Amino acid sequence: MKLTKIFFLLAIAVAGSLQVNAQAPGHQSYVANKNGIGYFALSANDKAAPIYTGDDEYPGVKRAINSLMGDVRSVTRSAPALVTETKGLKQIVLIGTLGKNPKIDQLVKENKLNVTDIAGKWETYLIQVVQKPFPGVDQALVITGSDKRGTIFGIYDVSAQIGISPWYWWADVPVKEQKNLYILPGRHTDGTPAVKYRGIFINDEAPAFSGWTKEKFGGVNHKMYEKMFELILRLKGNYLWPAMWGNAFNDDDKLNPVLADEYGVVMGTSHHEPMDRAQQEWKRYGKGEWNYEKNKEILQDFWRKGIENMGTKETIVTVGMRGDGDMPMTEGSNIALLENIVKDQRKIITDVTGKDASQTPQMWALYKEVQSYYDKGMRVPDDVTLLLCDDNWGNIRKLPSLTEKPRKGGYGIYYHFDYVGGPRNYKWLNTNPISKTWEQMHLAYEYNARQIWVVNVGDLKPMEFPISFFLDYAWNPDKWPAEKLQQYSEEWATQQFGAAHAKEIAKILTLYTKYNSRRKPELLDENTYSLTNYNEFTTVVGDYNKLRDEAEKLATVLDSKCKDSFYELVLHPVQACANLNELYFEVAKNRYYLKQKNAAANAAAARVRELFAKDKAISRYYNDTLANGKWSHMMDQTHIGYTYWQQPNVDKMPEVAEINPDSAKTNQPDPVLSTSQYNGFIAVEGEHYNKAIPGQGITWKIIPHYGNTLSGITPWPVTAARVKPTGNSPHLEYNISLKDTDTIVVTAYISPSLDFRNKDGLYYAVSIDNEEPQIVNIATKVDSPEWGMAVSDNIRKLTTKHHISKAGVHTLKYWMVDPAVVLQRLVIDTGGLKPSYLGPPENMNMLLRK
Ligand code: REL
Repeated sequence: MKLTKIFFLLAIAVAGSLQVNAQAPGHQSYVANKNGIGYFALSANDKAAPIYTGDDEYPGVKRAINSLMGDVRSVTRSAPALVTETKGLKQIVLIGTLGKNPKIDQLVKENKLNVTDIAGKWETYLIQVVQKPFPGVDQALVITGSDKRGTIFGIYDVSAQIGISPWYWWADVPVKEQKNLYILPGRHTDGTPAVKYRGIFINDEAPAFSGWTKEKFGGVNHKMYEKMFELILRLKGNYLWPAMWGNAFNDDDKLNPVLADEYGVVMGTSHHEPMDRAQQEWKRYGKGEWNYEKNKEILQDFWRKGIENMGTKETIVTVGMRGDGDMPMTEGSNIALLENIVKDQRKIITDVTGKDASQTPQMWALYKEVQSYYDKGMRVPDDVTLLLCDDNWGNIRKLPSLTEKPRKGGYGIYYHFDYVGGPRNYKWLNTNPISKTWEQMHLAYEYNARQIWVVNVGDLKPMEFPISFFLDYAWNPDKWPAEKLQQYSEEWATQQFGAAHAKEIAKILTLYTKYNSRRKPELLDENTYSLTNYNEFTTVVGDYNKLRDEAEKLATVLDSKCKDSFYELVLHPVQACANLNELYFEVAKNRYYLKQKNAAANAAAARVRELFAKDKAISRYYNDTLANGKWSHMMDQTHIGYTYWQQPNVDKMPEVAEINPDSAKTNQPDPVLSTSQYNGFIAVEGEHYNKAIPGQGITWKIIPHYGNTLSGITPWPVTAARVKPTGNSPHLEYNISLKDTDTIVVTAYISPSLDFRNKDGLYYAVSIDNEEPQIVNIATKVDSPEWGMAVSDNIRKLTTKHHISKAGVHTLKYWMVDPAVVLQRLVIDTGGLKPSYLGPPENMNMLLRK
């Protein structure tokens, strides 16, 4: 047969076959449920292809093979057999790591399998159908990896492709059954991960996660961790900081570290727990003070034990030292002392491992005050990864300079989806839009922080969606430009719930995280949104309730098998937070009406009680009824009644009061509460410019769905140098029509990004017409009152004043000065602007738009 004919037939075969829908985000499906030319029958006609692996294959690979066997059985009801011989078999699945599986190595040697782009790489896999691999064998499906995790990821890639979500256990995502599964011919690989270590930190785990593990597993032990290791690997992550609130991974259950290593998960201890020992271990076994000057020998012994326990298990060792219990060191602590501590710690590593310290991966976290030691000149050896940190609120504090000489250990990022600390804990629901994570981690990537990405995920649930995104993005940031974030959400929704409603579900994921990020639920109260201006509170609550209605409606049309997973991943956060917003709305109404002596206050008070009870009922459902009580305690987190940064012990209903209807002046709702005013200001979303002026290698990039209202717009690329705003340098133009001559105030709503280059700030500029641009610094100093306000409000509202000498149409120019400044909207006070949280609704004269 001519080659062209073969290709033609192949094309027909591919087009004619039905591909399985549930592929992972960003992956082309290579699984079909109908046969075609060159296809490999993984499971067909109630028979699954047998699996062969080498005897001395890694135990972690064998565990993953075991998972795959279970996965094929769950999908097709036929379990593959594990064989030790290929003789007499027509079809075989060959799974193994290069150099560990003699059959795969033979195929490589005989040029039947090309692994030149795989071999020697980090965590790189290849899935390929090989025709006539051995005499008498018709076909082999090869799943191979450059190293242990490469193979494991290849195996879990197949699992995902046949329809097993990584979240099948942790979020009860149902398996979509298929009669037959065929693997398409061709080479299937996802390249080498861009970020070397990609992981999560289980933190702040009381009361929810700890209550759950206690009830379901008898503690934070290996039975629970086995589920977590598997999840991390299915998500193609490789790194974990274990729970440490009262827990000590290595000490609580001796099987924890052994199994982590066997599964293939690289362990570490959190940023402030040096030498692979948990803070709890010091509490249990430490003698004397946690003070190197006063207690050096004891501390050294304590740390030596950590490295001895570590043995050869894959670990990134935390070095350095903070004060006891994640606190800054005492006043007198100095750089020389800290450098000495690291030196001594490395000596212990060398002594115990018998290898130069540089052979053991280490990281030094520049968390909180530790960054200032670095800034003042403290240095650690070049092979130690510098773990740069965010401000605990998702804004990265420092990135390497682009001109810095590369370090052997490179740089990493410690990021937060959850936090315990000021200005307030946020640990109840997911408040992390992927657009924000994207914007900050894209910066990290572009500025070469690529060695470690680890994110604090609190109790793990309900952070499923942002965890997936964080790890997928770490694997290949180039695959996910800003324009494809919605596609990511849709593909993620497809993987969990099928394609039919993926678009609607993605919209809900995008909007609920946007709404939740405007202000963390723990910071919300009756004063957050304006009750009387721009219909703000009514609109916020209305939008949220509309989203809840949409989610509830979807719940009724989705396959009933998705009931629990949909609740966990979509419906619950929407219901819970819509309810909370409405609760504070009614509190605000109650207070407002009380002042008016309006008996409508009473209905509001009654509604507050109802909504408070509903909040409890929602958590109860999650804990007790959902998935037959599988997630008991997971929603134990208190979230109402905060009075300062730390959580209240129990939820406390906001105070409401009633008035005697007989003494009330009226009982009618106040019409003021449903009046929108559109005068005295001009509001425009950043992306609705009339003209975008590029230049000097800069363009303007819209980050869809980013920020508190519509989107963000930012100069591109983020690695650009500072620009002097003048003439035709990059800027955005907005045509504004002004009726009077006067002084106007322009407020730019800017994301609360930090001066990650640690220069003199991050700037933009504004001018009207040909006025000299006024330059404004957006960056706050972490822990300053301005920073507290910026992260609480999730915005910087910065103003400039401009004198207008002529009524008519003017051009407002928003200039780039620094990259990575993200503009969300502009509001111009022309004399009538009223206070509100999000700013007034957009009203810029549409006719003047481009
Ligand atoms: O969020 C953080 O990074 C820190 O607050 C935690 O790592 C810290 O260890 C805390 O949970 C308790 O020690």
